[in-house]
Amino acid sequence: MIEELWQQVLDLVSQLVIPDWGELINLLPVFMAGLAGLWLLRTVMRFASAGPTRRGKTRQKPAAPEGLHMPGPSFAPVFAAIGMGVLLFGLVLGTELLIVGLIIFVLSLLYWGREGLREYDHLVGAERLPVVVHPGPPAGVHMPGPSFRPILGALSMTVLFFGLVFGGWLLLAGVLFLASALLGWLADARGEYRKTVEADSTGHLENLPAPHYPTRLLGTFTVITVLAVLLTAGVLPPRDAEPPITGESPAPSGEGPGGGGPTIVAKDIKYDVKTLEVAAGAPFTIAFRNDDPPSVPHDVDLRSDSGEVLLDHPTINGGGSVVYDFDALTAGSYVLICSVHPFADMTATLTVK
Ligand SMILES: [Cu+2]
Repeated sequence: MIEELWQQVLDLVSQLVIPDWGELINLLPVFMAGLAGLWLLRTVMRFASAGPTRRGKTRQKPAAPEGLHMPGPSFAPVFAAIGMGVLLFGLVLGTELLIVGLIIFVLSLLYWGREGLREYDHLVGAERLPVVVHPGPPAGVHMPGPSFRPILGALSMTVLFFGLVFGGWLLLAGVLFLASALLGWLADARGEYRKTVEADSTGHLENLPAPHYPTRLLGTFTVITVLAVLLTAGVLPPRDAEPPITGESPAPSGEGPGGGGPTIVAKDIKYDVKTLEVAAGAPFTIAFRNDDPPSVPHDVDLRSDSGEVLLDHPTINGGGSVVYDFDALTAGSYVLICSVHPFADMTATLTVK
């Protein structure tokens, strides 16, 4: 009886001490929602207690400093938020809610736009007031001159990110592009520093002269990027007379050329065969062809059933082929595997008997 009770206590405790991580991870969104709710509650409470503190008997009305224009109160942001909320729920829960959310959102934006136009009309009406137009920033404020560097940086980052996904030459192009953009930026900063030093004696900080459109740099990198795309996609260099697959021996593990051993073809990061068989006690070869793009290397290594590396062959790039030599093996089961992509798709079982 006591033992049973103790067992139950243990079971209960074990749920806490050894939690079911899968279940806990499933609860993560609920946890996040809880956090968001707490945050919202805190915001509401702070909002309620914000504003001028009560001095004397009457609460003071909040007032902006003179010369500042504060927008009037508006429900438009609240409506838009509601519309956005319904829309997001619609994305999860289904089409009807999605359409309702979209309608609320668009209507609230139209309403907001109308409010904005009214405000504009109101300001235009005040045009006849004396207006002081300052040419440039107020005295004592220094604005940096115009620059193409941030745009170049963004463009090069784009190429770089595509390079991270598609690899190969595109990555190289992205790195080069980013490096040149950043170096240029650094040179500009150097120039600005010099101007600042000059300003110490002249008392006047001059901007660098406005830059020209970086047509040459952009042209160069457009060409490089296009070239990199073509190289990465395998369009260039043109492979001379790719041997057409004649379909004579479509058997996956059929006897291929090169030493009469079996053939493995890699395509889409996948071996075309899952099992191979060779005779025990005799050296043999495996002909290997890589049908992936040039930037995707593969190989065929030999490992024991327990994962020990027995033969580490060099990789070949896409479009290439090779005949790997194997020494005589004792009977048993071995693993053929690509060292670049050691996953199930690039693994085959070699049976030696
Ligand atoms: Cu591979």
